[in-house]
Amino acid sequence: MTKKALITGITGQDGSYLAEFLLEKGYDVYGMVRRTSTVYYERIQHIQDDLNLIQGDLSDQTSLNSAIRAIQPDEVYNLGAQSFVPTSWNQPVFTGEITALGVTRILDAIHTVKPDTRFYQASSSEMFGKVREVPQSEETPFYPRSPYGVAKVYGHWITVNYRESYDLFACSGILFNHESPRRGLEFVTRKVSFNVAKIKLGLSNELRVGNLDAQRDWGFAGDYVQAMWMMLQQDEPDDYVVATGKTHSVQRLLEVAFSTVDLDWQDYTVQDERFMRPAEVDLLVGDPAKAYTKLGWEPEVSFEALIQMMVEADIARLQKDPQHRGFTVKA
Ligand code: NAP
Ligand code: G4F
Repeated sequence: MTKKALITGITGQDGSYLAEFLLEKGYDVYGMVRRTSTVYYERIQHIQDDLNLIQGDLSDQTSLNSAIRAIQPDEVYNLGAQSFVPTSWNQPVFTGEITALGVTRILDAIHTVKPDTRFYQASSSEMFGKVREVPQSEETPFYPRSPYGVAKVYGHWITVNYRESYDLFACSGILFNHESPRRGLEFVTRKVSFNVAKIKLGLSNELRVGNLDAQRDWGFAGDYVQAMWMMLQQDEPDDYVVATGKTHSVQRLLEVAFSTVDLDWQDYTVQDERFMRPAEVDLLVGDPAKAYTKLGWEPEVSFEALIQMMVEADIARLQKDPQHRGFTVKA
């Protein structure tokens, strides 16, 4: 029988890669989309005819119960969230509603309507925040540094709790930063790749960024969605860190991105206070040993190849359309 999967957050970066991956595996793929006055699903345009899109919202219990009842999914991937860390200081309550309580709502819909559904929760390395050890593994205690990180800790523990309370097959993937040419423009890798492309093409001459010293463990989103699926194919539900095990500073990101187009980052980069955060996560580096040994997962795309891929994709886009604004208007 053809398996059915429901993805919340299908219009986002990960949702689009996961949808492609599940379609290739032969799934019937359902995606939850929010009602908007203008319908524009740029990341899934190319596969939209193969998807079943249904309206719903993580703030609305009725819509979640109805979705589970109508679809009767074998697997649910909860990728929907307010996912941008700085926004979480401006909209902490909204972030909690969607990124934290939204997880309870979808888990409860599954528990009430179809408890044999397998569930994936998109947890985050932001939960480690002010890190208690290096590298961070499934055993590392959490110390979140933003309302987003706090909301993700709640989402993580409620997933564990529903697994232990109701015997749900619920897994939490603690994913470190993963990027792609489909990344939103507000995140630092895409902000850099997009602006490097503009500078190279003579459309701009400056890039303003915040903290250059922050270090992240950056991987490729296309690799990471495979780990999500692998978690739901195991005999037992569990939690897994998904990371490359290597970390790089924002400054190194700039060096690599500018060198891709034979430019020197120092000639174009300006540090701007506006992009500094009230509390920073200084160093993230994951230990993916459990994902490697138990799931057989390992990343394929290196940091350098990822950044090159992103810069090249942005150059191609801007050559086609110099007015291109990326996937989001907020830079
Ligand atoms: P993204 O590109 O920002 O996508 C977020 C998705 O959530 C969008 O489809 C968005 O829909 C949807 N969404 C927002 N509010 C919603 C609501 N109220 N109800 C239903 N859906 C809603 O994020 P991403 O990078 O793909 O990340 C996917 C998930 O993984 C998120 O939960 C994120 O927090 C988590 N995560 C990401 C990373 C990473 O490095 N990318 C690392 C760890 C964890 P609209 O298009 O309508 O806005
Ligand atoms: O790209 P970022 O905005 O990603 P951040 O905050 O690490 O969050 C992303 O990864 C998380 C996983 O750890 C996800 F859970 C979350 O949903 C999201 O996908 O910032 C990365 C680093 C930060 O330390 C930030 O201070 O880059 C630093 N940075 C320096 N200049 C900047 C900038 N970040 C942004 N967004 N813009 C800048 O100009």
